[in-house]
Amino acid sequence: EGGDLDGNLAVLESKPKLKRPPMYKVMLLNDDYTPMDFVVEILEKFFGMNREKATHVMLTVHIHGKAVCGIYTRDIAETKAAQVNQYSREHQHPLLCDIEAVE
Ligand code: TYC
Repeated sequence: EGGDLDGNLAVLESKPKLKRPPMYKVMLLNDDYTPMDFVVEILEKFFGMNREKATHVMLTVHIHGKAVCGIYTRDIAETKAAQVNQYSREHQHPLLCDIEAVE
């Protein structure tokens, strides 16, 4: 107990050494079956996009296979992806979201 002398001194000096949290991209993945309108609805509902932005992101996924929906801290990113996947399952669509660390 208390072996880390430098660590303890750092605490005593209490330098405000603040680090930004690691950030995670929420990625939307393409598939052959989910209707385009449903994807647009998802992007509006869970990512606060307007119709024009949601349509653009949906088409980017459709053409390139995936796209970033948003960038969040880990807990928020995991929650968004889980909400999208649950909502898609509930509506019998295979749409998938996942997260990846920002480099
Ligand atoms: N490729 C789908 C279609 O042609 C549309 C689609 C877009 C599906 C984006 C998933 O994340 C997605 N109906």
